[in-house]
Amino acid sequence: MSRPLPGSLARALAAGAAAVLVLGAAPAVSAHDHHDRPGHADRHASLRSLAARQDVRIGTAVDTTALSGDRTYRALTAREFNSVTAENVMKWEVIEPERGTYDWSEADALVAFAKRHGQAVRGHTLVWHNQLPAWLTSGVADGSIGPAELRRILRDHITTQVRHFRGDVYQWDVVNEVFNDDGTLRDSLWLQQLGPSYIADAFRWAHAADPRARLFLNDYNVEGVNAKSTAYHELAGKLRAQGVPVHGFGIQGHLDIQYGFPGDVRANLERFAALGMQTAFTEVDVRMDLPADDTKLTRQADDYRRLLDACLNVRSCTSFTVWGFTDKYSWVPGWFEGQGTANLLNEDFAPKPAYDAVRRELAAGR
Ligand code: 9MR
Repeated sequence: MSRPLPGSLARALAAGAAAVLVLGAAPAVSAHDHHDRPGHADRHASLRSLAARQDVRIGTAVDTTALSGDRTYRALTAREFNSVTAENVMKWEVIEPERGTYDWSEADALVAFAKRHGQAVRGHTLVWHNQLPAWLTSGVADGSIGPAELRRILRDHITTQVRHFRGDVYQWDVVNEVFNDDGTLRDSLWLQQLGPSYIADAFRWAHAADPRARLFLNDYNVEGVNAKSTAYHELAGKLRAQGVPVHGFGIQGHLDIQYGFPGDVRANLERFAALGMQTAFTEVDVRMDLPADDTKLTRQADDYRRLLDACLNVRSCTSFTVWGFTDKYSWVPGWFEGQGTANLLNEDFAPKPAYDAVRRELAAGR
C-alpha cells in the first residue's frame, strides 16, 4: 500500500502546509546507498529534475479547478513536472462554447502557470468526437450545418486556437482517437460529414497557424504493435509521403492491470521513429479493480515502469505525461465502476509504489 505519512506531517498537511513537504518526507537514502548504486533515485529529487537529465519531459494532465482551489495540488504540479496538458479546458466545448465566441480564460491561466514554473504545454485537442459544443452537434444533426460549412467551421476553429497559443504550445494533439481498435476509421461526425480527408486538412491548417508546433496523432490502445497502432503507422506514412505535416504519434497509455501488459511497446515506438516521427506517452494511468492491495499496486508500478522504460530506450520518445498525478482528481472512478487508484499518488498525495518506480526509472536513465 502507499507509504503512510508520518503523523506530524499528516497533521501539517491537514492544516494546509505546503505540499512540497509530502514528497520530501520520505527517509533520505544514506550517502552510502547513493554513491554505491549509480542511478539510484535521490529521494529529494523531483521527477522533473531527474527527467531533465534524460532529455525527456515528464508531464501531467492538469485539472484547472484543482489547480486554483487546492494548494497541495498546485505545489506538486509545479514541483514534479516540466510539461502540462489541459485535462479539459482546451477542448472545443470549453474554447468555443458559442459559435465564433472563444473563451480562453481557463486555458490562458494554465499557460500562465506553466510559464511561471518553466513548464512546456501540450495542446489537447483540436479535433475529437467528444466534448463538442451543442451548437455544433445539433447543427449537424438537424442539417442546418452542412458539410461545406462544417469544413469551414473546423478550419476556423483550428486556425483560431492554434494561433492563439502560437509559441506557447509546443505539441498539439491535432486529431484524437480517429481509429477503432480493429484499425478501421471511427465513424465520427467528422468522418461522416467530411470524409477521411479531414485528417490531412486538420494537420495542414494547424501547421499554417503555427509552423513551429509539433503536430501529433493521439489515441488509446496503441501502446503495443496491434491492428490499431498499425493503422496509425500506415496513415502516418501515407500522410508524410504526401507532405502533410504530421510530426508525432501520441500514445495515451490508459492501462488496466486486469489485462496483460501490451506487447512490443518499444518496437512500436521504433517503427514510428523509422518514419522520422517523434513519439510521446500522453495520458498514462493504470487502473485496477478496488480495493487495491500490495500485489495490485506492485503490478501497477511495473506497468508505469515498463512504459517509461520503452520511452527512455527510444530517443525520439520526447515526453511521458501522466493523466493526473493524484487519485484525488482522477477521471477513472467516474467512468469505470468499481475501479480506481490509477495514479502515482494516492488521494492524500502520498506516493504509491508507482511513484517510486517512475522515479527510479528516470534516475536510471536512457
Ligand atoms: O479526463 C477527462 C475527463 O475529465 C472528461 O470528463 C472526459 C470527457 O470525455 O475526457 C477525459 O480525458 C480523455 C482525453 O481527453 C482523451 N483520452 C481519454 C481521456 C480519458 O477519458
